[in-house]
Amino acid sequence: MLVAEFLYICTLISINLVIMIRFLTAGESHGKGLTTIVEGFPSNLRITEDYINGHLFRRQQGYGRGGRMKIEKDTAEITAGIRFGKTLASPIAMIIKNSDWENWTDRMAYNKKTPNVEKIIMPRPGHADLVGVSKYNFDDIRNSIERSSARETAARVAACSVARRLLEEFGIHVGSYVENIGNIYSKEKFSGKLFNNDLPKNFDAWTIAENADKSPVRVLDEEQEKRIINKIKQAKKRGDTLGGSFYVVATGVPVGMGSFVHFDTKLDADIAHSMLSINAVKGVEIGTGFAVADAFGSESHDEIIRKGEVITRKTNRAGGIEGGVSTGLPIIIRVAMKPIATLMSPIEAVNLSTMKQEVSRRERSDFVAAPACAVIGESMLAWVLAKHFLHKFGGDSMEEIKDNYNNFTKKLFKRVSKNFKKK
Ligand code: EPS
Repeated sequence: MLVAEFLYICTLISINLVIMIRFLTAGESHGKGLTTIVEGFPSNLRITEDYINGHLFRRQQGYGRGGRMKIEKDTAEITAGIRFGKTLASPIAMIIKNSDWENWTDRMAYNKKTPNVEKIIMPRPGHADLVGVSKYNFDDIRNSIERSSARETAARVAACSVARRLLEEFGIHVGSYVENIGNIYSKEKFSGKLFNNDLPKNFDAWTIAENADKSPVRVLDEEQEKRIINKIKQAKKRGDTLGGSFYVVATGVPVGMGSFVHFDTKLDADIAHSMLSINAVKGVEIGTGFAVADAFGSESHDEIIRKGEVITRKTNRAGGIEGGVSTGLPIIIRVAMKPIATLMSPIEAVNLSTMKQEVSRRERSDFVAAPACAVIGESMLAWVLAKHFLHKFGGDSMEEIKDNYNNFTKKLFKRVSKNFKKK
């Protein structure tokens, strides 16, 4: 065998080891709909359209969203991979129809160009408009807008619901809450409880999500909610937009997911990648993140303690990950989203037809989407966790995976202490 052939086969093997599950999405924001194909999941995982649609509904909520969310009622139709409410281990396919499509049949026609469709020539600063036309040699900014729109995240939430459902079977839950919109923070920092490991016994992250879902801006503090809503009203009035920051948390994550052996097997690196893949996300912190850069080591690391048969940590500043591997403590991720790029009082850009500088154009959009973005963050975290979970405990059926999981987790600390016992 030639060296090149051998290296090629090695690459294929390593790709397969790293990417055990994957999903693809297809669809333009104002096309007929979104499609997703999810593959690599075992058989016998229980999942229903209602479950997926529950999460799609959560993604559509939030005070400050635009007119589109009044038109759409996102629902996924399963078209493959599931029978009698259980996965078949074959690719799972889903379709989410765009109700708005009927208003776009001319502008988004699939075949012949319809006459009188006006080209978009003014790029919006901060959106993918200009980079899109430059890169793909388009003559109409509409061609960039359609796929770069955050509409695509509806398909992601549907796809990642499969991952979320799998994790739930093992007591792993994912939740999120909004920390700040428009520089308005809560006086009570829930993140402090997370980092100090000051959580009730058997606390699960879905409780955070349920509490946040009760608020139209997905915060955990009523006083902060009022101030944020006022700030959003202010932004609307001046034709402006806002971003925000949010926490995504996972509980019940076992020790040992991810690995320190390669750059692309580290759990934290994978999580950062997945969060930064979400539209408008500009920053990610794991645990106390940037704050540790200012502190002493003794103030940054989590002391190791024994709790009965279990070895754990006193605090959780590391955000549940050390050396790219899960510690068994909650995973804590903080994400920063920039303000929506479409402004009702637009800022300046260059008209690509005249090459003259003028104010950019208006287009229907959201004023704020951080609450929805947090739900998308939950979905992406669930996806990455499921990927590493299946890499560690994977099998062809749920039953096989449960055996693998129990075998590792139940004997974990007994094995560790046995290995270190003086002979
Ligand atoms: C979105 C649909 C879009 C926007 C938003 C997210 O609908 P439309 O563009 O038709 O108003 O509301 O997308 C953006 C903010 C963006 O910049 O692309 C959705 O379904 O989430």
